[in-house]
Amino acid sequence: MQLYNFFRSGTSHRLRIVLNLKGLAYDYVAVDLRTEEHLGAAFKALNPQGLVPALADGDLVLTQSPAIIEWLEERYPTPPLLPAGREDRARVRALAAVVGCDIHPVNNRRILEYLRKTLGCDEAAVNAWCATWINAGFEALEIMLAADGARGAFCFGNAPTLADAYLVPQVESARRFNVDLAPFPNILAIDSACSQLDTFRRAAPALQPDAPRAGP
Ligand SMILES: N[C@@H](CCC(=O)N[C@@H](CS)C(=O)NCC(=O)O)C(=O)O
Repeated sequence: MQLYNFFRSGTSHRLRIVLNLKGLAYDYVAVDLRTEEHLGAAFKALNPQGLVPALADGDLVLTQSPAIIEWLEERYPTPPLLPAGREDRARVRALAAVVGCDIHPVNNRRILEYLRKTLGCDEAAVNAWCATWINAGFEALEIMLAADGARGAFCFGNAPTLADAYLVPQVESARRFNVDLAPFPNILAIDSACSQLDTFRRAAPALQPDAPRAGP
């Protein structure tokens, strides 16, 4: 499999986590969002939306991280990243959707570029925009997580589910936008539990081949 992705992209990060949790090897194909490689004809032939990630498996090219993750779950069911119970699965999907549907999309690069270039916002306004939607989502997530009396170290139970694969990249992005995470102790504890796992560590943006290397 080839994963077309970018080290700092949250949707790419979530897919790397899922591939690692599933124990699946892949070739890393970097698509540089800084040079707008994702908007060029070569990448748009894979994804007409011009958004990373895309996953190629032979002739099959998959786009949209939620669809790719569900495909991986069906194609490689072990280990499962959704719980056995139908209502529990709905809960995990809802936690993931807070990030995937309601936080990430409004803070995407193209939205921020529109704020900057079309609406003339400065960096302080852009950061305030991002912090607003991250805080709104995290406040709700924190309540949802605290209300689950059976919750272990992760978003659901005692093993990572796809909700953790969505949450950890969003925490990474919150840190990049200097969002104060102190009001979100459950989210911080889950992020810390995930950071102990090699599967999550190997997916981190800083460790990817296209990430800038620290100077000597
Ligand atoms: N719903 C899509 C969103 C993908 C997406 O927004 N990717 C971002 C990186 S995290 C991107 O390619 N942004 C390019 C841009 O905004 O110009 C998915 O989950 O795959």
